[in-house]
Amino acid sequence: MIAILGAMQEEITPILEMVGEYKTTEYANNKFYEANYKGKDLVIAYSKIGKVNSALTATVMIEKFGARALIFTGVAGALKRGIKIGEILYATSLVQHDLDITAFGHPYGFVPGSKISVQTDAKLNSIAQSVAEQLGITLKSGIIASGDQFVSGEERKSWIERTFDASAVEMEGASVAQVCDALGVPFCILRAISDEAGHKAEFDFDEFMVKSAQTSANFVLKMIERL
Ligand code: 4EH
Repeated sequence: MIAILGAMQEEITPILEMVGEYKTTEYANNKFYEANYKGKDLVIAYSKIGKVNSALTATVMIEKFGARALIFTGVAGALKRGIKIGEILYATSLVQHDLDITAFGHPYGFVPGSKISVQTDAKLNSIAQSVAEQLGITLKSGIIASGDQFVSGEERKSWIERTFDASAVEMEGASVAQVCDALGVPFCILRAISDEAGHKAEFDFDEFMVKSAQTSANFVLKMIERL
């Protein structure tokens, strides 16, 4: 069983359209869709926005539905200049930019007993690379920073980029990473850029999120064929 997780409905609608038939199960205030795509058993869901929702949904996909690998599909805000709206990137590792106990001398993003950053699965990332080659597109990669805020300002944007050397920002990846890491499930996080997280990012987001969500979903289903 392979899990495909998004945060917003728009991020998984293209997946559900492409897999055709599916069985819906309601659990933990959410819906889980089981399907078979080209011989692969899938469980598909959108978690709703934020780190807590995405951690819960990833846990259910693994513990209740038996997911043995997890792929996140969705959109993100770009932090680094070279990464443009519509482009896809995968996370090399993930951090929580809003986790702050620096008052006690700890670095940003750190809590005692867990890691600052969690690395994604090298095998899944290399499958992503080969899909990109097959499709003839450039796949970028970098650190993704997650936090429970929509970043839409130059100051916060550049602080996150600087503090974590992050390439993109979103609101779910780091919590999914922690769950998968703790439960020993290989995972990867794919995101197509919907905005640049700066002044008035919400306007670009509204304009490009559906298209970028589709780009990421298409890419992820190509990856499924290779698993
Ligand atoms: O799931 C949330 C969505 C925005 S909140 C995180 N997603 C989109 C990624 C993302 C993002 N995250 C933080 C894209 N651009 C981002 C940014 N900062 N600049 C939302 C949006 N619309 C309706 C409801 N919630």
